[in-house]
Amino acid sequence: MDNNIIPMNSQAHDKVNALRDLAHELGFSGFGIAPAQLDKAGQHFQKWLADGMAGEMSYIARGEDKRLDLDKVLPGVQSVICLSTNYLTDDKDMSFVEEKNTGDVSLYALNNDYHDLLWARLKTLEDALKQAFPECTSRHYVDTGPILEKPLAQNAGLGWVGKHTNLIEEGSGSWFFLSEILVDIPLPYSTPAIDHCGTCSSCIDICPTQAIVAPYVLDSRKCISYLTIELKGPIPIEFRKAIGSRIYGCDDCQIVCPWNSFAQKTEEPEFIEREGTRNLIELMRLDDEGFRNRFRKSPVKRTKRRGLLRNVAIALGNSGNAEAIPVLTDALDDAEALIRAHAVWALAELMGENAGTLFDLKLKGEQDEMVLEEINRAQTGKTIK
Ligand code: B12
Repeated sequence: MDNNIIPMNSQAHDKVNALRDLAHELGFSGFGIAPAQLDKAGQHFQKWLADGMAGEMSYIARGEDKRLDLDKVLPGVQSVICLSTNYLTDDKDMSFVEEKNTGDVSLYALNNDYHDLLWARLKTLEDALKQAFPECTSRHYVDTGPILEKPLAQNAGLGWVGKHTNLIEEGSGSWFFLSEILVDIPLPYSTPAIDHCGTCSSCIDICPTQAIVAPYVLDSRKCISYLTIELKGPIPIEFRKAIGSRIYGCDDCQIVCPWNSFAQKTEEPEFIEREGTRNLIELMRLDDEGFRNRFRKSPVKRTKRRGLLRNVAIALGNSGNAEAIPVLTDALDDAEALIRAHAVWALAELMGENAGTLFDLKLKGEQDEMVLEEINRAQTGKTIK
């Protein structure tokens, strides 16, 4: 995944080559350098934000200034060292859709959280950078910084922003994470990558919720990744069926991308799926301690127990499996209103009209507005408000 570095003076070039070798030794799959500018991507980002497509991810709007101007992140920044890290540990195709009793979890979240691993590796690379260029100031980021990582990585030659809005590399697909080091000195820049999506629309066509509203434009509010990970409250009714068995993120747009047929697997043990159940009925039984044990150090802990069980309830409602009725009935007593509300929906899906008697029995004293609304909708097909 390396690209041609545009020559500067030969000493700087040698130092950068040594850094690239070290990056590979550390486990990074791609290395490139971009100037610290965004060009058109900044305008696209502003429009996307103004159109409300960030949904409830308020941290994106809060960091708008910094995202548009890297100088506000690191004063005097001139170069961005962009890195990619392969996380593909297993082949994935669309057959998971048929496995209705198993929760689908995005490939990137099957084991340990990548932030911790990449943060440590970046720190090592940054230390080497400072030894090679003692005069420089730098900062490193993985994902959570106020940085538009994808357009910078495209300018660093690591791949192009595809129609599904993920970065794709010609020889290795899109199953990789991005991270970067901002530096306040000029470094030899890489050749930017060129878009090779062509006339293909596989990602747009497969998206279960039509979240790719135009080529290169993703409306987060419709994206299953956003709905199952970032959204904290109830999942809007219109998306619940389409979510199917996806309980944490969604990989569909990447699974069908033809460029991913070139993807190579990594043997990084931190990413290989850990032992532990993905059986929906068993997941629905997790209490706080069970959740903590199952998802310690995993990206999945981001949703907390209530968010995951909200998603699991939806998947059970979609499973058609009557064996899930007892565990969902128990969930009507859960302390979390979010879980009770989604259990109501799931029971109504599995039991139809018969669920009404169950709700009368179990939720007689229910006070929570969200749960009451679900019961009302289940019984009348309408919302209260
Ligand atoms: C917010 C966020 C999300 C949101 C929004 C996604 C999105 N498309 O931005 C949600 C929760 C939906 C999400 C989902 C996922 N994410 Co995410 N996410 C981020 C985060 C934190 C910020 C991204 C951002 O700034 N978006 C803002 C919008 C404006 O960017 P954009 O949609 O890419 O828009 C660009 C282009 O589409 C283009 N554009 C926009 N409009 C137009 C119009 C025209 C005409 C044209 C030509 C171009 C164009 O320009 C825009 C600016 O570059 C980044 C980390 C980071 N700091 O960058 C990770 C990141 C993008 N996510 C990542 C991953 C892995 C995912 C998932 C695959 C996880 C999963 N399996 O569920 C999904 C993929 C869904 C998808 N199809 O994008 C990786 C992607 C790696 C890669 N190979 O690209 C990143 C880089 C994290 C990381 N450090 O590795 N994510």
